[in-house]
Amino acid sequence: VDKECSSDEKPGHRVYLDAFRIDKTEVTFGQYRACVDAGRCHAPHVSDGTCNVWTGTAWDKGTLPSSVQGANQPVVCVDWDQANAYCGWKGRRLPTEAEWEKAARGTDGRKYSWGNAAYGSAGKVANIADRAAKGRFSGMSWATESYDDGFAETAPVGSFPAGASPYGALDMIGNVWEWVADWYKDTYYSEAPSKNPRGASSGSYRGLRGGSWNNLPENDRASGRNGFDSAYRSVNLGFRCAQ
Ligand SMILES: [Ca+2]
Ligand SMILES: [Ca+2]
Repeated sequence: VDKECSSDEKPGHRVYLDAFRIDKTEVTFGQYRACVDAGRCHAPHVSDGTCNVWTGTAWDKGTLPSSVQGANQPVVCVDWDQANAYCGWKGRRLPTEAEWEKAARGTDGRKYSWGNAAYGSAGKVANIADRAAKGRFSGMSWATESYDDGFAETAPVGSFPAGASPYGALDMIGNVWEWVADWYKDTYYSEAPSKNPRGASSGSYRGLRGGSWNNLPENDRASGRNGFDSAYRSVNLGFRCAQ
C-alpha cells in the first residue's frame, strides 16, 4: 500500500503482540507538570538552552516559545529518560516500537491511522507541516500547500478525531514525534522476533515514531521509523505511555 516506505521499514513482516493498553493521547504539559510538582520528574528543558527549537527560519538551541507550552499541548523538550520516568510515575511504561505501530495502524496494513486516504483528501486528520505552518514560518519551505490542518505549531492533544486509529488512539500521526522504549536499529526488521519484539539489545539511539507538525507528509506515516540520541530534546518530540 505504502510506496513511501524507506529501507528501515523493510522487510514487511507479521508481528504478534501480547495484549496491552496505550494512552489515547500524547502526554500534555499539564500532565507532565503534575509529575514535576510531585518531585518525580525533571522539568522540561524549555529555557536552559538544551532544547532544539524552530525559530521560524532555522533550528536553534534556545527558549521554547510560550505558544507551544499550553497545558493541553503535548509536552516537548523532554528526553528519553524524562519520558521513561514519567511513565514509571504513572505506573506505566513507554510502548515498544511494535506496540506503538499496532496502536497506530491496527492489523490491516494501512498507511495512516485513519486509513490510506492521502493528505488533502481525508479532511483534517493530523497536524503536520501544512499550509498553516507555511503561512506562519517563512523558512518552512518543505511544508505542503495542498493540506491545511489549521495549526502552525503543536495542537492541543486530541484535536483530530477524524485521524483516530482503529483503536481510537489520537495524534499517532503528526503533532509530535513520540519516544518508544526500543533502541533504534535500521536493520532490526531483518532480525526481529515475530512475537513481542522489543528492539535491538543495545544502541545509541532510541526510537521515535509518527512524525510531527514540523515534518512533510512522507514523514507522517504509521510505519515510518526514526531514532535519536536519548538525550535529544526538541520542540517536536514528546511521548505517550503504555501498560
Ligand atoms: Ca500543522
Ligand atoms: Ca504524535
